[in-house]
Amino acid sequence: MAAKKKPNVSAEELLGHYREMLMIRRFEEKAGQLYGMGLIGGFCHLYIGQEAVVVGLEAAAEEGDKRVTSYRDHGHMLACGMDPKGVMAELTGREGGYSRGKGGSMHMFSKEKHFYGGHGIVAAQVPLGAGLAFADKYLGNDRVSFAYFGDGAANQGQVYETFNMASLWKLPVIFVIENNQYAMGTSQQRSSSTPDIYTRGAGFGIPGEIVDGMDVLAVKAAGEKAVAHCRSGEGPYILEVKTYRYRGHSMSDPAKYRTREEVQKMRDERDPIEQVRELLLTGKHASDDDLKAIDKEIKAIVNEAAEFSKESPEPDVSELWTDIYADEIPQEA
Ligand SMILES: Cc1ncc(C[n+]2csc(CCOP(=O)(O)OP(=O)(O)O)c2C)c(N)n1
Ligand SMILES: [Mg+2]
Repeated sequence: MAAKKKPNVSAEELLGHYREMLMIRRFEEKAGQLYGMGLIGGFCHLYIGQEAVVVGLEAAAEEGDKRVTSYRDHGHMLACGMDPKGVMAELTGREGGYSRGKGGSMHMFSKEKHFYGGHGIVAAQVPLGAGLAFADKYLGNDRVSFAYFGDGAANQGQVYETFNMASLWKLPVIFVIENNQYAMGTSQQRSSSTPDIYTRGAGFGIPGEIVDGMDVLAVKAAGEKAVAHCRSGEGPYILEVKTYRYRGHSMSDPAKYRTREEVQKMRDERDPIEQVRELLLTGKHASDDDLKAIDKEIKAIVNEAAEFSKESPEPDVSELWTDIYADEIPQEA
């Protein structure tokens, strides 16, 4: 394999990526624990292993850009700057959560951070992402929308209806296929007619490429290219980001469809956080102690979020009647 060209990156930037990926990992580990303790109910899909995808792409985004994703969404929320306390409290179904405890893991939103969910229906977010981009195009700004979806979702019909319209209207949307190689228990090899999913954009005139999703710098570089394409008015772009989830599809997955060795090999050889840790240590940008201190700091933030999510009260029964219809009709964006 040819040596990979790494983009130039400062120590601060590397440390930032390290910190953000570690925050997602520690948050998800804690969410897994709280689920095991019965404090989180319902669906819960962890993002562990995939951290470099969203951290790399958020590094390529600018203020005002939008994002929408599936149910595997906690990492996306944290990476766009949502408060870990509000996310964790939503997981435990408490008033302090982003949807006041009424949405749970798959249904959180933040207008302030331009995070449009959190969607439980496979691929439903893909046309919504194109809709967000349509609004920006209509308003004449240069914002870009990121529509994240999985390898399994990529086989859904609405994805291709969306590709057609997005290309026809040159919408500024980046279709991010988070190819973690499995859709629940079905491997991509068994379910996809084409090994490289991004090539399906060609039929609609949408360019795209494959990205190493375990390498945050490669993801960021590809993200910058895609963002530049969209901002300059050239229409949509597809990034097929090859990644891997370490945990089961959801908390109730017995994971009988793959071997432990396969998972362990990924963890040992390709872990996105370990790769950045190596770069930081070998480049003498940080010492072992510096990295331990960052871990401690992050664990403290996550523990604080967990405490908040336990202490925040359950929503009042009257909340059943709120957030159903829009109270105000927005006049202008
Ligand atoms: C329309 C629809 N069909 C089926 C399901 C059940 N389901 C939930 S997740 C999932 C697999 C999706 O896999 P993928 O798109 O690869 O995303 P990943 O879970 O790997 O992130 C399925 C079939 C659903 N939620 N919605
Ligand atoms: Mg998948």
